[in-house]
Amino acid sequence: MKVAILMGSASDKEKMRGAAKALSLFGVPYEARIISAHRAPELLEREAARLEREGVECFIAGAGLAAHLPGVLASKTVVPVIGVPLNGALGGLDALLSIVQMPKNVPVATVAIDNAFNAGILAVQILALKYPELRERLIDYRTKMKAEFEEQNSPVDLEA
Ligand code: RP5
Repeated sequence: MKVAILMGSASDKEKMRGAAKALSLFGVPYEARIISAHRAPELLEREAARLEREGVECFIAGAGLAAHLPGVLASKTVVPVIGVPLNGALGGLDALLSIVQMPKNVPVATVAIDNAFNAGILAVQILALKYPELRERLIDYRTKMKAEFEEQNSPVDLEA
C-alpha cells in the first residue's frame, strides 16, 4: 500500500471517493479508513504509526466542519499529508481555513473544497518523484487531457 486515504466520518465517504478514483486511474494501491481526530484520537495515533511502519508514502485526509484530522495527522508523521476540506457547513469555508492554516513547520498540502480527486492526483505526483512509471503515466494523462480540451474548443454561439 502506498497511499492512505483517511476521513473523519462515514458521512465523508461519498465525497472522498474521488481520491480513490484518481489513484486507481494510475494503478496506485491505497487503503481507506474512517478515523476521527476528535472522536477517536488514540486510534488516529495508532493507525498513523502503523501505516508509517507499513511504508505509506503519502496520506490523504478529508474532513468537514472543525476538520482537524489532516493537521493532527501531520503532527504525527513526516510523510506528506494532503488535506481535503469537505463542505459540511458554511460552504466548506470553515474546513478549508481549518486545514490550510497550519502553523510553521507542520504543513498540510490543501486542495479545494470537496476536490478529493485532485488530492489523488497530487498524491500520484508526489509518488512520481520516486516511481518513473508514474511520471510517464502522468505525462500521458496530461497529454490526453490537453488533446480532449483542444478538440472541444470550437466557436461558441453566445446568442443561441
Ligand atoms: C467531521 O465532522 C467529519 O469529517 C464530517 O465531515 C463532519 C460530520 O461528521 P458526522 O457528524 O456526520 O459523523 O469530523
